[in-house]
Amino acid sequence: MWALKAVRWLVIFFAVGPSIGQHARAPDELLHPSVPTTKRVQLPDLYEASIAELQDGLDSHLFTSVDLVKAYFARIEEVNLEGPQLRAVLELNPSAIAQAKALDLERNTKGKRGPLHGIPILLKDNIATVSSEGLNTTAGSFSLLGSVVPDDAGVVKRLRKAGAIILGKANLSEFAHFRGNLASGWSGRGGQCTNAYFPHADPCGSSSGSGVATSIGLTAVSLGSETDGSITCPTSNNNLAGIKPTVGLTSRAGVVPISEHQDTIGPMTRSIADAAVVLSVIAGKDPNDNFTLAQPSPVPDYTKALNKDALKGKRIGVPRKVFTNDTITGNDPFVNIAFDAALDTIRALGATVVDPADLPSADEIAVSNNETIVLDVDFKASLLFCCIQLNSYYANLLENPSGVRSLADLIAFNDANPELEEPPRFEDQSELIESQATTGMNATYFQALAFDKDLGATRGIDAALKQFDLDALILPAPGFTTVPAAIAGYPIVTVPLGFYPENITIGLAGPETVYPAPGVPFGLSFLGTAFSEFQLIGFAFAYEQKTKTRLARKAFAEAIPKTQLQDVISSP
Ligand SMILES: *[C@@H]1O[C@H](CO)[C@@H](O)[C@H](O)[C@H]1NC(C)=O
Ligand SMILES: *[C@@H]1O[C@H](CO)[C@@H](O)[C@H](O)[C@H]1NC(C)=O
Ligand SMILES: *[C@@H]1O[C@H](CO)[C@@H](O)[C@H](O)[C@H]1NC(C)=O
Ligand SMILES: *[C@@H]1O[C@H](CO)[C@@H](O)[C@H](O)[C@H]1NC(C)=O
Ligand SMILES: *[C@@H]1O[C@H](CO)[C@@H](O)[C@H](O)[C@H]1NC(C)=O
Ligand SMILES: *[C@@H]1O[C@H](CO)[C@@H](O)[C@H](O)[C@H]1NC(C)=O
Ligand SMILES: CC(=O)N[C@H]1CO[C@H](CO)[C@@H](O)[C@@H]1O
Repeated sequence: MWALKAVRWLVIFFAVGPSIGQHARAPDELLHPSVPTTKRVQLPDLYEASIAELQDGLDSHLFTSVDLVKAYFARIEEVNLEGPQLRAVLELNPSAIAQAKALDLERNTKGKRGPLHGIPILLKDNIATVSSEGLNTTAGSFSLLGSVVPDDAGVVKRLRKAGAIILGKANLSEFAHFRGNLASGWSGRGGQCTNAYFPHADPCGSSSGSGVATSIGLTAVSLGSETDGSITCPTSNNNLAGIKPTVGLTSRAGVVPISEHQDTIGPMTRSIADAAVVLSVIAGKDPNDNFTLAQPSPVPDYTKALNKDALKGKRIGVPRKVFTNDTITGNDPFVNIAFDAALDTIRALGATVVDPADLPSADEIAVSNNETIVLDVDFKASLLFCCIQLNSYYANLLENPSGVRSLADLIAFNDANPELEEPPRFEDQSELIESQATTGMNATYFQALAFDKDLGATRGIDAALKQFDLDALILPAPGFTTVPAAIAGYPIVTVPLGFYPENITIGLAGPETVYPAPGVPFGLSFLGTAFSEFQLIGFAFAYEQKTKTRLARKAFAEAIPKTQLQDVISSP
């Protein structure tokens, strides 16, 4: 969930890219036996299939949820450890076929529960699922392998109730990138996850596997989590639509924590329409996470926000300093050209663009270290004794075969098992050590927390919205553009903006990953105040539908799985 601490390697080299931009084969067709007419019907191409298309096919008995699970499993097998070895998926749910069978039967006998009935979803590996199902919950760490969690995560309870099928667990930056200066997408258990748009490109993180798997249709949809950038950045790098909800809209109960003040769980999908469906299901109050009790109720039906005219008459501001001051990963001239073109599109869609509309606190945020103070203390507290009803994660485990029961144990476990957790070039655990050295919630901590609220919200996002009379803010997604919303606990909705060109100079992102690189996507983020998801979804949808950037470019040929529904559907 803490995306951006990885050191970008400064070595630059040129490389000749492989042939990219090849398209998946045409959608498969079949004459379905149960359709009474002789009409030829098309099966959806799983590279892109939307929830609505999958529901149409399921309702028309063109295929079943069992077929869907089999097809996604086969697609994962093609590219996860074989072929391009994307390492996006950690575990497949041994109970998924049985769950799908039961949900197929229910659909046929009682009808469907709602839009997620029978739809497979991949979860980031920090989101707990009951151990009896057969999946582990480990945040990518061997210290949690075989651990028995007390219950499903709050969001998982909602998904199951809505009839979703838990497909498996996605690789991630270990501990949601709260371990040390490690490359994004690397975990001890999963190894280095890489992007599907260029061989070995940075998937960003920490919801790396959720991003890569969704980008090429290894699952229908996925969940990620964000503390600062961890949904937004992999959404950006993997050509997706993603929603980082307001802290307190979605429950964090049962999610391996970093910070009660910044963690949030959200959808990563191929379209804003799909993201709206998933958010409508996972949002809501949960007695096990008291931050959720402050949200307005009832939870809106976010699909009602999908209006192509949503930007008409709105005022959208550009907080330029947030990205022009970011000289490490942001303020990329190529991204800025695409961003300025996006502003023209926003104007063409009937909005007024206020540019610049800087956050009064922008210069202070750029040099503030308050966030690190808060996260270092929160991580240890949440992991150990806990502060909110989220409770101590390790202490609450019913069993943990590794014996790790505390942050100190975890640090010792990593050092004692270097072959598992500290292979060459992935040794660092300085973040864990820094957090362990904190002494609790003292005056310095509470002051930093108050500064963050003031910098991010009061004199930040809320001040800019008020001063310039805005409906939302808009920013390029790469770089440190997530910080103001992270420290404020405010939402971000991200959609595809563009792709790096063929002749971009390739840079190194980690020991085994490159960035930027030809064809690697980047996104556009809409920001607003607390619980403004409904409006932001509308704005992002209007932009997405006007531009349809996602399909302007596809993954590199080897990273596009070939299995389609027709390959798994049992003979009529
Ligand atoms: C969960 O971990 C155990 C090892 O503790 C392993 O036997 C099992 O296969 C894992 N589950 C999955 C779905 O990989
Ligand atoms: C959650 O509960 C804790 C402990 O009872 C309390 O200190 C905190 O203010 C509550 N937070 C919210 C957002 O209700
Ligand atoms: C950020 O950029 C502005 C110019 O846009 C400059 O005045 C300011 O000093 C910069 N702040 C930092 C912290 O670099
Ligand atoms: C926290 O933010 C305030 C307000 O900008 C600033 O004065 C202070 O130096 C910051 N503290 C740290 C540790 O960066
Ligand atoms: C609070 O604890 C931190 C270490 O976690 C320490 O650096 C700081 O000085 C302490 N502040 C106060 C006011 O004691
Ligand atoms: C890349 O190609 C574009 C035109 O296709 C050209 O304008 C640009 O200068 C080139 N950049 C480099 C670094 O060669
Ligand atoms: C589903 C899957 O392919 N999981 C693999 C993820 O990567 C680890 C490490 O290589 C393998 O052990 C898993 O089988």
